[in-house]
Amino acid sequence: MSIILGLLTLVLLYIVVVQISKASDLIKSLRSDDEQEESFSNGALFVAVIGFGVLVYSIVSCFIYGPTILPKPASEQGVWIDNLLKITIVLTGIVFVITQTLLFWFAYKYQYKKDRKAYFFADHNKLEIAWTIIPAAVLTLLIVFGIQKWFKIFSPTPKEAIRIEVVGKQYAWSVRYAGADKKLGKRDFSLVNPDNELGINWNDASSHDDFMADEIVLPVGKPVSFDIGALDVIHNFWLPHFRLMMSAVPGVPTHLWFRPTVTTEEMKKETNNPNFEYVVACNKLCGSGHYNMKKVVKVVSQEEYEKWFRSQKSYYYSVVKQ
Ligand SMILES: [Cu+2]
Repeated sequence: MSIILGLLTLVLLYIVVVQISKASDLIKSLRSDDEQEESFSNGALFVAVIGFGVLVYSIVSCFIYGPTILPKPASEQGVWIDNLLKITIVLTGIVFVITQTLLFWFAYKYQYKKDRKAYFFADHNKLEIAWTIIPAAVLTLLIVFGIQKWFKIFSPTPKEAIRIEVVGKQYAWSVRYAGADKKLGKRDFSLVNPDNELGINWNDASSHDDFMADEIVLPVGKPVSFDIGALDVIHNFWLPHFRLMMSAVPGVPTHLWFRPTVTTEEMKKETNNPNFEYVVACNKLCGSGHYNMKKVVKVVSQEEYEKWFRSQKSYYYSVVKQ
């Protein structure tokens, strides 16, 4: 019944729209030229006022809401990404303001006048060459800068990097640090069971000094390397303050390395927020508890990191061998 009512409403709506457009056509044909010109003039003024209003609002809101977005990037790689974004936004912003201003201004200036005829020209080669070559050159430059940074971000991991593994599952991240040997023990999916959630191969001696961590602690200025994986569905390892993210895919190991440059304490002062914490979140809608996949990331001095590192207990000796 509700389907029939819905369909009937749609049919009636269609009839109403057709009748209104027919009536407005009739009114138009009855109007004198002067009346028509006046109605077009009102329309042109309306378009210009609304258009400029939206344009001014867009520009003003950039300045009002701009400071409410993420604080300054906290990694070397984040600075590159932010700079690329800034260049792109400034360039496209300038073009946006110029083209929208012309659009609304012309709509008003060249409104219908009964004794004015539109100027016609078929083509203008120089103009067409200019508006093809200039945007193409600018876009090429943007892409070249972008690719350059892409290759730097995905360059081979420095040997001295701290090795960490993060594995996503519904709905948490498991974090495993390589121990003193700086090697993460091997994992094998066939070894996954309730007592060995990550499927770590305990026969691999390099797994014995690895430890599981509740939070991700990173030393400032040092390269940190993340081996990323997932146990169930696709997740996404997202570090908004460091401007980085990487998919966590079951069966397909992914990798990311970066160099944090601002400690949590420094960022607390920078943001004037004593409760500020860096976070890692999941950036793929992975299920009903997706929002829960948040973990604190702490960037600390080298000394603090070493102290924390020494206080951690090997998972193998403290849990598995017990
Ligand atoms: Cu997730």
